[in-house]
Amino acid sequence: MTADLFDDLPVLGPAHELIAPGAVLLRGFARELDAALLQALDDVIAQAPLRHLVTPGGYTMSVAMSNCGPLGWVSDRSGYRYDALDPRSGRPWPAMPACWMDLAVRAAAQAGFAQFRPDACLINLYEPGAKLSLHQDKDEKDFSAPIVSVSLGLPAVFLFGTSHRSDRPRRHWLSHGDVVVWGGPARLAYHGVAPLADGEHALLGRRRINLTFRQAG
Ligand code: MD3
Ligand code: FE
Repeated sequence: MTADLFDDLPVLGPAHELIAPGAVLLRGFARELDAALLQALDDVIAQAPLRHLVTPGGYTMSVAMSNCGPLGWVSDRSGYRYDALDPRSGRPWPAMPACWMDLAVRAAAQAGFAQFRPDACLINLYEPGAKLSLHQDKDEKDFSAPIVSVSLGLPAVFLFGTSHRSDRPRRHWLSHGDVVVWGGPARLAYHGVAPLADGEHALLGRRRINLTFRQAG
């Protein structure tokens, strides 16, 4: 169902769904690549294991995270930041797999961001009950670059608000293979993920993986 609010916006084609101005959902865009994407994931997390980060406020996140690419997003008692080194190993983050980079660049181009070249990919692992509270992504240098997200495994309820934290967020399902490009007016919207419902996915079992590609530096 499409809200009449969006009826006067440009038609984007059958594969595109506009979640909100600037937020383009490419449903199933990554689906046929799933096996290759997950093979590469195993390589990345063998080098930089998924781990539960601590927030500046001292809470341990329910989502487990890792990164690949030149920069990685980290959180600890001193704050949030992008760092070229994995604080766990002291070594650079693993290289971004070519098939991941290619997917992110193609998705961004489809949504109108032909210049997008991510230098960071944050990997989020959700197990049943894991959630991500409403937040903005504002640790990146240039908000004119979009963020590209790829959902794999169990479906999740994604919460999408506005740039005002107190506005009640709308709910959207994100399923295996869905790719979303978050740019323009959507870039600084508050967003989060509701606690993951238990289930069984053919490739990922009781897990959801989300990849977010960023131009951070
Ligand atoms: C909208 N991840 O890693 S992906 C995150 O499913 C994050 O793991 C969620 O929020 C997840 O920061 C949501 C969708 C997403 C990612 C980044 C955004 C939506 C966004 C940045 C700005 C606006
Ligand atoms: Fe986010």
